Amino acid sequence: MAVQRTFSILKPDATKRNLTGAVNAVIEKAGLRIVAQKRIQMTKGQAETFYAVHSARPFFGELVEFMTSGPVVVQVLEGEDAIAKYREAMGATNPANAAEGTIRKLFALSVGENTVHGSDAPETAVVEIAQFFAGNEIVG
Ligand code: 3AN
Repeated sequence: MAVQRTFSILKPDATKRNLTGAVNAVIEKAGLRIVAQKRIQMTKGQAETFYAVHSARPFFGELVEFMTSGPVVVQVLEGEDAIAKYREAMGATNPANAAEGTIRKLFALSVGENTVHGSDAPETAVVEIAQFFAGNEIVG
């Protein structure tokens, strides 16, 4: 498997509890390299664009509200098979179903406040990275 890039967000529940370093330690231990990172306050428009695929879901309003409720850390992660590797390190969407040692098992509060986002496919990774990073901000 070739070296890939994936897009990651440390969500407001993570920044609120000062967990940026703790989550990053799990990311790096999983063999992923943080090749871009910035802390931002997401706007409502950015969150709606980012989660457009979920716009018809009943939790969409709640999701946008949560993602704009405090700072987030957006990242680009690089590594062999990075998309699947990060999904594995994150654990299941619902922390109650997340495997031991995963980020969501260790830190997530609920299915909504679940600490991290990671791209689910190569095509979405490209779109998500481009929404938040210029090419010259990513240094591999
Ligand atoms: P994942 O983030 O694991 O790819 P998705 O794509 O099914 O999960 O959901 C996107 C985001 O929407 C999740 N990270 C979570 O924060 C939120 N979400 C999913 N299901 C629910 C739900 N039932 N209630 C509230 N928020 C949800």
